[in-house]
Amino acid sequence: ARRAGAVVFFTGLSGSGKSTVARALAAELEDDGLGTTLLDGDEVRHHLSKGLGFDRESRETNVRRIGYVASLVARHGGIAVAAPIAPFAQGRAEVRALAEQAGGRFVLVHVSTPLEVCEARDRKGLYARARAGEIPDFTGISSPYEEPTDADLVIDTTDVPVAEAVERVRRHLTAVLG
Ligand code: GGZ
Repeated sequence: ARRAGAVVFFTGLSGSGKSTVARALAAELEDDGLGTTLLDGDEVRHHLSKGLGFDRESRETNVRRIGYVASLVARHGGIAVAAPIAPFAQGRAEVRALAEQAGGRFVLVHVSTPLEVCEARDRKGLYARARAGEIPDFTGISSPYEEPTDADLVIDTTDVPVAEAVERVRRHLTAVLG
């Protein structure tokens, strides 16, 4: 039988560091010869989810689409790495179910960097704009983030460097892929 694929699904606030860790992880896995597909957040919203907004239904649609593509990758023995905010438990559970139905392993990584830290970083100035009321439905400010209770790994990038975060996920992935 073909080697099992996997979906590595990062969830966390804007500015939590999840995209940075996801990108570095995908590059390392690919270097190791594990066919890896990064479903980059920006690219997803420019292609797969073009035109979708940030109301609850749109976010859940976005997350479901990512889960669907990721499960196709996993079905064929590949590793899919995705890092949307995915603020709702319902959508995350649907992705887990899709991945497992496809015969893939599912790894949920909660990048738990607190709101205060993400907001202090404010790399793109979005939190300031959200506080000023210029961006409606902003996660953590005016739209909820449901903390996962079923994460396989919880990583707070306040005190965990990117390389260490990548290492922790790789170790877990190696264990679940057997
Ligand atoms: C949250 C928003 C919003 C609102 C635009 N709320 O830091 P970024 O810029 O690069 O990452 C955020 C990204 C979130 O999109 P996702 O597809 O990951 O969200 S979800 O999983 O909830 O569908 C942020 C930017 O888009 N952004 N408006 N209102 N983040």
